[in-house]
Amino acid sequence: MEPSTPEEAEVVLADERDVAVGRRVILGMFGLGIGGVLVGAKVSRGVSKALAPITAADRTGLSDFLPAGGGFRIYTVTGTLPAKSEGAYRLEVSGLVERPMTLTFADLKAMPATSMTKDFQCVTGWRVEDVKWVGVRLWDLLDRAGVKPAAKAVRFTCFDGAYSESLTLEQARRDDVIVAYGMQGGGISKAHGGPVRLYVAPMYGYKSAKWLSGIELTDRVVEGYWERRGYDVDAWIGKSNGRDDEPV
Ligand SMILES: Nc1nc2c(c(=O)[nH]1)N[C@H]1C(S)=C(S)[C@@H](COP(=O)(O)O)O[C@H]1N2
Ligand SMILES: [Mo]
Repeated sequence: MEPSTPEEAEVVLADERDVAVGRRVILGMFGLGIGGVLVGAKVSRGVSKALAPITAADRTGLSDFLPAGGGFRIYTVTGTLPAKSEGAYRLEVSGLVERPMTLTFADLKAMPATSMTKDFQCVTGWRVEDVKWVGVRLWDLLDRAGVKPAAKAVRFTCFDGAYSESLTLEQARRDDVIVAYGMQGGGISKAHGGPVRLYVAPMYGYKSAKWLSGIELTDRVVEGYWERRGYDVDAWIGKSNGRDDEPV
């Protein structure tokens, strides 16, 4: 993949695979061979860091794996960064709801906003401290749509056409689960899943679906993309994916 902007030349396109699961760690990424698809000069640095956890040393812990700069890695299971303008963006709320809705970006911006600043933690070990997110509470959206009594879970789909995630209804109603349209003081970039992504603060990053396009109320939890590939469905930071005994 060729970088289309200088900014993208610093992007690490990677995919988690065979997840790091505590002491059972086998981390892999794929793309160009084993490593994630990387473009541009900075990327090779990203590659070596990204591949560091494959070494045996990491099997006993995550400390060696934290990137020095504390930066995000950009993940996309499709190998692409799908683009959608704020004007073209639509979020469909469907399934077991009284009032199915299709919301525009402006609709979301017109709702009460909430913000929070928290560390962003990927299950593979990297963490970015103090990330500021802005968006609307998921429960606010659910209340607008009117959740039917038969609904027990929420399924999230993405306009990359491949990724999905889920939460139980109880998890979805937490105050720290938001449909985010702002990050670090600006909008959410294409690389980070803009214009709108999910942000599930208490759980590992894989729950925070990027390029969010669908919220479907379901009668049971439907496993998401990585969950079908071995991740825990409940992704509490520090208490899932074999991490119960790991300081986070
Ligand atoms: N659509 C989509 N959402 C996704 C992913 C993905 O590959 N595709 N990766 C997940 C994982 S494993 C993590 S850690 C975060 C990474 O967010 P970032 O790419 O903004 O750093 O996004 C999550 N949401
Ligand atoms: Mo992740």
